[in-house]
Amino acid sequence: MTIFRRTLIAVTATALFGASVAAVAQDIKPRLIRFGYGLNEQSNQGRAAKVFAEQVEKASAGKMKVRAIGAAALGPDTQMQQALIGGAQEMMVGSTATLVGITKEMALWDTPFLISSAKEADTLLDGPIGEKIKSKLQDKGLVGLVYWENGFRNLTNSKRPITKMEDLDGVKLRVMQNNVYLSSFQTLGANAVPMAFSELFSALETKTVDGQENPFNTILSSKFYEVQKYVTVTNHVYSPWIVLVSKKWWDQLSKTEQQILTDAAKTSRDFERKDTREEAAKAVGDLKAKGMLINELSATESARMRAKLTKVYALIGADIGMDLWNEAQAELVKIRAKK
Ligand code: TK8
Repeated sequence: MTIFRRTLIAVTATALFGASVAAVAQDIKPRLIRFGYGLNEQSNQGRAAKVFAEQVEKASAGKMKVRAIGAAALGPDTQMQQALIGGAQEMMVGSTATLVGITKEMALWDTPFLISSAKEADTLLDGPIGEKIKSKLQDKGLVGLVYWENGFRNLTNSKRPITKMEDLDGVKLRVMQNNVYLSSFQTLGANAVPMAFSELFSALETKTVDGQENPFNTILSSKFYEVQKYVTVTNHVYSPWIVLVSKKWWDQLSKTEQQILTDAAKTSRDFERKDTREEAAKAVGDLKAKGMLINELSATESARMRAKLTKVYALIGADIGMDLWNEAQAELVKIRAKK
């Protein structure tokens, strides 16, 4: 339909129905959804954002249009969260870890070694515990649609291979802006520095920090191999991403439109998890090919770190409430028994 015809319809509508003109114009103009994210377009996050955009356009027959905007061009996670709450931006995907300032219960997902397999992750996140935590966002002006996989996090640094806890002494390690992460790495002896992801590459390049921790996928897609030499396989925490909608904006949508977004989010989640797992499975080879030196943490050292990190459990329990903490533990016992 040409702009001229659209205008004509709008003008006619004004003449005929007066006040209902806004509604008519909205039917004709597609809804524009700015969907922000932090990683590059060529990343698991970027690929899944694209799938989400395609699904929404297809299901709405072009009436809803998603502009996926990556590389933190709309700002880092925390800034986008505020934009969503204020209604200045419609959607985003980002770490649950940067959401704790808004919804403290999200700190459950920061628990070191809470989740030990993809199956546990999916069952816990998509089950009653994940739903309960997600629903807490509503009061804060956000709607959580689905969890995507960021993944199991591993350490990289430019100083030395980390083969035992003591090797972390004095390593300036960037962590997410999150107290549990900060305490965890302080507990392990590192000099932990909270920083937005969008500042990380240049901080590594200029040696403002020596290292960082992220899943293999991100180490690859963010080209950290250009500025980091050592990878230590620690799998110290399973980290989710969450797809968020501005509640202010969501409340203006029709039920059909809300359903389209919910369905597309689920499709993108299933795609994203599969894609991420496939990429992670061959990442060690890819990172080696880029010149990184990779070491696995021995079982003994891993157990030592784990034991040390139980110290932060009390902190998490206090943040999220012991009821939720105990419910999550009970749910994990159930999931593990079903194997
Ligand atoms: C991307 C971040 C990233 C996270 C981090 O915006 O900050 O280290 O793992 O995925 O959310």
